[in-house]
Amino acid sequence: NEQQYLDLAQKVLNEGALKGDRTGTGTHSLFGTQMRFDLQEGFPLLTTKKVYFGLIKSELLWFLRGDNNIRFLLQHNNHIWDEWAFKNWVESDQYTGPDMTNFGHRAIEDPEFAATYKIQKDIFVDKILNDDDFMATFGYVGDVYGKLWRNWETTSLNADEGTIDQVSRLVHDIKTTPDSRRLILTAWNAETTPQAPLPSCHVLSQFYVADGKLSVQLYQRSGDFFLGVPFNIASYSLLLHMVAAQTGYEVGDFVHTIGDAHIYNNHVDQITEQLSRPMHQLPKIWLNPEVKSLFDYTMDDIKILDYESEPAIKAPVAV
Ligand code: THF
Repeated sequence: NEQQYLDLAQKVLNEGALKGDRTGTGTHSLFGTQMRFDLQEGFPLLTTKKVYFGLIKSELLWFLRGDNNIRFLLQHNNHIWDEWAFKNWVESDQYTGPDMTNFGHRAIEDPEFAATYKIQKDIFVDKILNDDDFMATFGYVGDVYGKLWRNWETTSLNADEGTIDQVSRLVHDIKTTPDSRRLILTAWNAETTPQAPLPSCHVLSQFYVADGKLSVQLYQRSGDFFLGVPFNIASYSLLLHMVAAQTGYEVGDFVHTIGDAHIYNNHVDQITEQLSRPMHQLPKIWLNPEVKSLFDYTMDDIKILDYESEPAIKAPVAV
């Protein structure tokens, strides 16, 4: 299972085109890749580096709440979305601090700027946590996952519904019409998503039932192979376990299709190190069987068991 991740990483390095990108970092990039994880063989949390499962749990619970304001993540000490909300603030009229143009790139290139950036980021995080008006103005990350999954705003065509809860519909449809070929969760609204600070990477997923097992395939338009993809694999595998538990199926496969699969130039040393490491046995997942709705899981209702891994590897996040 994990071998597929390592093989594909090697292939992106060997065969990937050298491609510029929005962040100015440069990447090795391959278009149209696929991995398949049989969740019966263990939970695919990578073992060749330590992956912080707590961050994956809190991010998924945040999506399932229908939340697209980062306050909840910050309350769980999860900072993986900070940069995108921070952008809202520093590009607004209300921001009066030092110039933060192109902050992601400059924080990597220039240590002096990195210190200035960190001060502003800490101020931002503190205000999101403690100032309700500030949180309501700058904490949102736009029409992406949480919002689109649970509160898709309808047009006048079906105004009676107000908003659409795709996840509740999905659970209902899996229970009532498991053979359906329309078990779809979409996170791309052509009208609003392109304006989000980071338009959804996990554009679409499709669920599938056969032989008493529930599977899911994700189409991801863009995958940051070293930092993001290990999170994405674990996140959709966790979602599949949770939906399967709530619909009465065993777990099947997580099929992970990526459009632009890329390794940033400043992650090459790190992934090369990872590729030289031994694998450990995959861990297992435990979900509290008392939980009766997909929306009632808390952090303590989800646990990873027997996770053994090589140490974490640090790498800069491209913004
Ligand atoms: N931005 C980039 N450049 N890559 C992404 O994969 C990505 N995401 C989400 C939003 N923006 C993105 C958030 N997902 C990390 C992991 C997942 C992310 C964002 C960042 C990360 O830095 N992980 C570190 C640990 C971080 C920590 O300890 O706080 C790691 O070592 O794994 C697309 O999903």
